[in-house]
Amino acid sequence: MVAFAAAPSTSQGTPNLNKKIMAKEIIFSGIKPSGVPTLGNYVGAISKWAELQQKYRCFFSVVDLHAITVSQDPKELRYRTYLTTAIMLAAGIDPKKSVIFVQSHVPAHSELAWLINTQSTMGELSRMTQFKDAAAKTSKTSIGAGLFTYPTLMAADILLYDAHVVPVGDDQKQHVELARDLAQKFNHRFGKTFVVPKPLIRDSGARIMDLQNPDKKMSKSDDSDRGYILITDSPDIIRKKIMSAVTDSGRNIVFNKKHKGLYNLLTIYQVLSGQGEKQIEKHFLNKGYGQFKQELAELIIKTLSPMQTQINAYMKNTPRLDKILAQGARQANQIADLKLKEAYKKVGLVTKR
Ligand code: AQP
Repeated sequence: MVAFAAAPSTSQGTPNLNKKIMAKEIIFSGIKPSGVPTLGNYVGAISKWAELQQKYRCFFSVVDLHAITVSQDPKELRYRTYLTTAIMLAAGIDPKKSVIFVQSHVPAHSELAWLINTQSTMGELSRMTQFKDAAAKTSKTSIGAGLFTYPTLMAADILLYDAHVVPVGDDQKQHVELARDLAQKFNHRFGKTFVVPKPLIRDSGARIMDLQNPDKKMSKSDDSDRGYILITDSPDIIRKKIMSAVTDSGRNIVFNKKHKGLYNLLTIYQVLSGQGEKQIEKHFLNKGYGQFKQELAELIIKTLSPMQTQINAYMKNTPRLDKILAQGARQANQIADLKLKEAYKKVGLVTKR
């Protein structure tokens, strides 16, 4: 687990939070309903969120406005927004402890994103690796404008809540760093307004790789379903995907970054079992890849099965999900509106009385 000290607040905070809540440092994180969440999303982000809510004041969002930066089927998007919410709840995120909401239910996200857009440069946004990767796959003229400005929306997500800490997988680190830079730039120009956030990246499991191509990250919207494990995958499918995961022709089950496929599988084993590297290597001494993969598959099933039972129960009761999301949106709107108003005032907009 990563040890960290959150950055001190550089803003006066939000008046409507009570004292007990204000005593806690604040966390914001989100997940796109751009596909069914994968084991990578679970290991790199969601599993950590449940732990963090014991110590921090947490805001967790299903960031649907980010999802539509690439083409989505409307019916699928609606379904996955509920499913992602159900997964977060089944993973232990508790609406009594954390604010859980859908991004589009809080209009201040889009509004602050616009304001931040006006303070950002094409150069800053062009340097983002995710954009460069997307641009490399297509021509500059056909790439969506939303994909280009995605990081300013993400900055707005974080800055609205005075978040000190943003727990993310390794792939999102650069975007959090940009949010940091943009907050500092805004504060410098207009006076202290935003808390300067810090990324929180776990030591192990921050980047779970594709099972078929360990050179690329496991992603929920990947074209092939063989490279990822979905949180909703059945035991049979999990066994099949793990048994056919790419490894090299070696024999020893040891943590060696050069053996990327095996290293990735061992990392998943390590995070889910909570064991150390040496303990795992000892356990698999003189055992073959086949046995290791079987045990890993069973460990994944053991982790996901109880969650799947809960996910199914939530999905059969979407009015309950609506109620949880409505409560989260009320809490989030209350805080976000105040911060938006503060930022509007700072740049000289006449705010509504
Ligand atoms: N492979 C991964 N390993 C560890 N962490 C990961 N995350 C994503 N993939 C991995 C982390 O999960 C959180 C939610 O991610 P997201 O849905 O907001 O966006 P993403 O990073 O773009 O995730 P995907 O699965 O790759 O989605 P698509 O395919 O739609 O682009 C983040 O904290 C992320 O770092």
